[in-house]
Amino acid sequence: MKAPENWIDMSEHSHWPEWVYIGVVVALLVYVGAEAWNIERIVEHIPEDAELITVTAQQWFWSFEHEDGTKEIGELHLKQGVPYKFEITSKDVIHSFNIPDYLVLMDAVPGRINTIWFVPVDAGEYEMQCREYCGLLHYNMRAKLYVEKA
Ligand SMILES: [Cu+2]
Repeated sequence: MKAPENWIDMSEHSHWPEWVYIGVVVALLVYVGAEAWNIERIVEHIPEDAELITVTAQQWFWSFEHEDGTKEIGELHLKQGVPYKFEITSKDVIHSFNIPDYLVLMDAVPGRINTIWFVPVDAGEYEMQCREYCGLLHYNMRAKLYVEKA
């Protein structure tokens, strides 16, 4: 069968602009993917010397346990400039552990330990709160963070 006469015969044309275009798009995708992967790797990497804080949520308060066994309820004392690793869980329903000023936010789920880490760089007093509606007194499920000057 013969091709209709108004068809353009592309076989004689050079395709280099298309290949340049494809090359640029592929290079951009690879670059963006690699950057995203690298940032994720940096953010997720917990420093070896991070101190462990066990965070337990329950209706309607927070309890904290330091590595040395010290326990605190409704407040937490940390040292400025020290990296901390939080292991977060819940005794009843799903809560969410949040320190707005330090951009810390992690779900507290019964039967599961979720991990997050951060370094409190500035000394002072900060609010901690529950960010997942967890029942009647959810609004009051707050705790105080004290970052002590190094
Ligand atoms: Cu809660």
